Amino acid sequence: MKSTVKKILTVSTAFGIGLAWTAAAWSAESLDDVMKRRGLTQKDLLAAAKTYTPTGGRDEFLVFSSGGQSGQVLVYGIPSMRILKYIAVFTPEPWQGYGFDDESKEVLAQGKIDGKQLNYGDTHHPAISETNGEYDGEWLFINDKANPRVAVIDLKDFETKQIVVNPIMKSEHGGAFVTPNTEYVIEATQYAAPYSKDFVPLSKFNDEYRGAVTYWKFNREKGRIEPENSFSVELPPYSQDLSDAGKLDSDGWSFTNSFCTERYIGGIESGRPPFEAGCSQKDTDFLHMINWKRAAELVAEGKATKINDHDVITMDTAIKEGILFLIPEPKSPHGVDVSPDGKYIIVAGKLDTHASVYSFEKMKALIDAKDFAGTDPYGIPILDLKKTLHTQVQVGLGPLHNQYDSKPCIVYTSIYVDSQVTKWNYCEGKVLDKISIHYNIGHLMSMEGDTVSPKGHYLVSLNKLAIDRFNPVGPLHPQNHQLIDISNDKMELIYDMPLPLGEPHYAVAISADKLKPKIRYSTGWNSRKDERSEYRVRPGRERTEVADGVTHVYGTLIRSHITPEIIQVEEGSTVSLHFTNVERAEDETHGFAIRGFDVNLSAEPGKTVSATFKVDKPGVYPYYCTEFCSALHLEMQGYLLVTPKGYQAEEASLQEGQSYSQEDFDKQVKANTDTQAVIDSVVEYITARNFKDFDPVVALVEDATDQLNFAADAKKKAEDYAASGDWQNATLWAQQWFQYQVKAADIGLRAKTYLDQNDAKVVNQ
Ligand code: RUQ
Ligand code: CUA
Repeated sequence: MKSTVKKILTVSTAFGIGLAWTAAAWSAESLDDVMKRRGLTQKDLLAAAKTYTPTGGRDEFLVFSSGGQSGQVLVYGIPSMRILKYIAVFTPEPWQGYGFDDESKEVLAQGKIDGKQLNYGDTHHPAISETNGEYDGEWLFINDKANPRVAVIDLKDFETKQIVVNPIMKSEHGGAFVTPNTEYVIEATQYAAPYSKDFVPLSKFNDEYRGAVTYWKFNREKGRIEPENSFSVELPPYSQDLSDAGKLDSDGWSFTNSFCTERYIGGIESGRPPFEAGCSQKDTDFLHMINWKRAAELVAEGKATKINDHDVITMDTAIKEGILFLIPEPKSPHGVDVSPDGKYIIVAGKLDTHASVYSFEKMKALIDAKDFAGTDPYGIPILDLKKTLHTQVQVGLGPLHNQYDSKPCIVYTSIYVDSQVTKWNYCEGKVLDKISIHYNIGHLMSMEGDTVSPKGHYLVSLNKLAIDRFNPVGPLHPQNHQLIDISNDKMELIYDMPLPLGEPHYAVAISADKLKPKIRYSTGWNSRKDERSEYRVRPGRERTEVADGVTHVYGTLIRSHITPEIIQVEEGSTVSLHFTNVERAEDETHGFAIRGFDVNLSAEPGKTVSATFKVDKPGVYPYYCTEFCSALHLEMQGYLLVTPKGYQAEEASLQEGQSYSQEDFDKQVKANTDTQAVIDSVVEYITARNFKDFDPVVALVEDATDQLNFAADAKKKAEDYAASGDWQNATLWAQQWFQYQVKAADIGLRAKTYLDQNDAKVVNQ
C-alpha cells in the first residue's frame, strides 16, 4: 500500500507533465493567431491584461454588491471580476446551511414581521463600517427595501449575525448608510404609511401617513445594532429616497432626498391618473437635512415620543429644536452623495438633465441666519434653492447616482436614459468625458468612492439591462456589471461581468488588504452568536443524551467520518443533532445532509452547528457529508434509524460482508509500515526546511500531527485485537490506521508543495 501514497506522488508528477505538454500545444498558437481566431483588437488585449489574474493571483479590491431580490450580498474581486462568495442575508441558502441549521434559523427569525417568517429580502445598499470616514473593513450592513429591515454582517467570517426590523416603517429605501464612525446606520422610508399597524384610509394620507429616517445605534464591541438605543425622526409623507451621512465639514448631519412631494395618490382602477403622472408635476422635490448629532442629544434629554416602543422625534419637536430642514431639488431626484471633504452634496434629478451641487457652507449659513424661503405644509423650514447651490451642470438625460474619484473635484454620474457615465468637475462645473455602457446604468461605484479618501483606478457600472451582451439564457437576462478603468483622462471599458442572482443596486469596494477574515473558528464555536457553543464536544467525548424529551446527539465531523455513524431513536422523537467540525486544516468544511427533513448543514473548521427536528415515521434515513473533503469522503456516512414504537431488537449480531484472517491483518500491517516510511520521508523533507516561517504550513503540520496521533490510537486498537486473536477487528482497525496515514500523507504533501512553491530554505539536515 506504499503504492497508494506513491500514487498520490506519481499523480502529481503526471499532472506536472500534463501541464508541460499542454503548454507546448498552446505555444504552437501565437498571440497573433489567437487574436485573429477570436477577432481581438490591441485594445481588447490591453483590457484583458488589465483584468486577467493568473492562478493564485489576488485582487486589489473586494466588492460587496447588493444581490437585489435574492436577499443576499455578492462578493467579487476587482480587477478580475471573479465572484468569490454569496453571503446569505435575508434568504435561506443551503450551501452555507443558512436557514437550515438552528443557529442561523435564529438569525432569520429575528427578521420575522408580525410573527411571519420571510424567506427573501430586496437588498439595495450595502455599507462598510467606517472609522473617521474611512472604511475599516470590520462590518457590513445591508437593507431590505421590501420589508424594512437592516442586517449586520461580520467581515471576519462573512456571515450574517443580526437582522433588525424597523419598528415604524412599512417600506424603505435610503439605507444602509453609516455615519463616519459607524455610530449609526441610517435607514429612510420610501413609500409613506401609518406608523401603526392599523388600517388607515388613504383619505387620511396627509395627516396620518408618514415618512421617517431611523438611526440604528451600532455597538462596535458587541458587533450588534442596539434597537433600544436607536431612534427615528418623523418626516412628511413624501417618498423619501437615498440618504448619505455628512462627513468632515458636514459631520453630524445626514441628507435624505425625496420624490412625490406632491403627496399624490394614484388609483388607475378608479380612473385616476397613475402615480407616475401625479408624482412628477412639481419642478422640485425636497432634500431633507437632519442634524443627527443634535437629534441623539434630544433623545437623551427625553424629548422623543415612544411610538411602537421606539423613540421618535416628532416633526414638531424637530422643527422647534431646529434639526430638520428642506431644500428644493430638481424633479424626481434619486442619488444624494456627499463629497469626500464633506463640503458639497450632489443630487441628480431623474427627470432633469442636471446634477445639482449644493454647498454645505451655504446651507449652514442660511440655517444659522434663519434665512428661510418658507415652510412646507408641515411647517418645516425650506432653504432657498438658488442660495444653497454651488453650481448646476448638464450631465445627460436621467442622471441617477454620483461617485467620487481620488483626484480632487472629479465625480462620475450615472446617466440612466442615455446609458452613459459622465465624468465631470464639480468644483468648476464642467463635463470632462462620457462613456457608453450597456445598458441603462443605475448605480455606479468607484473604489472606496463614498469615503473621505476615494482610491480611484476603477469604476463599476451597475446596469439595469444587459439585452444583447451575453449568450441568451431565456427571457430573464443576467445583470451586467461593467468595469471601467478611470486612471486616465479618458474612461476605458475593460470588462463585462454577468451576475445571475438578482438585481444588484448599490455596491461598495474596499482595498483587499483592509480585510482580515479568519480561516477557522476556535473549536466548538457558535458563529452566529460569536461565542462557544453550548453544544460543542471534543473528539472522543461524543455522546447522546435525552433532556426534556429531546434526544441530543453531540457529534463530531472529521475526515472521513461522522461520529456517531448510527443513531437510533423511536418514532415520534425529537432529535437535536449537534456537530462540531474538529478539523484544523484550512478549507476542510464538512456538510451534513439527511433524507426527508430539510436538514442541510455546513460546518466550517471549528464550527458547531445543530439541527432539531421531529421524526414522525419509522424508517431508515441515510445521512452523509456533502463536501468532497477527502479521498474517503463518500464513506463519510451514517444512518438514522427510526424504530416503530415499542420495537424490540432481535437477538442478532451485525452480519459482516467480509471476514478477515491473520493473513489479511499481516498484509495490512505490512502496507501500513511501508506507508509510514513514505510519511517519514515527507516529514523529514518538511522539518529540514524553515517551515515555521509559513503559517499555512504550520497549520497543516499541526493537522497532520493530529492525524498521526489518531493513526497511533487505531494502531494500538489493532494490535490489542491481534493479541487476543480477534483478526476481524484487528484487520478493520489496521485499515482505519491506514486511513489516518493517508490523510496525514495528503496534508504532508500539501505542505511540501507549499514549501516548494514558496522557495522554502533548507535549515537543518
Ligand atoms: S437605487 S438605481 Cu439605490 Cu435602490 Cu438607484
Ligand atoms: Cu466530510 Cu465529505
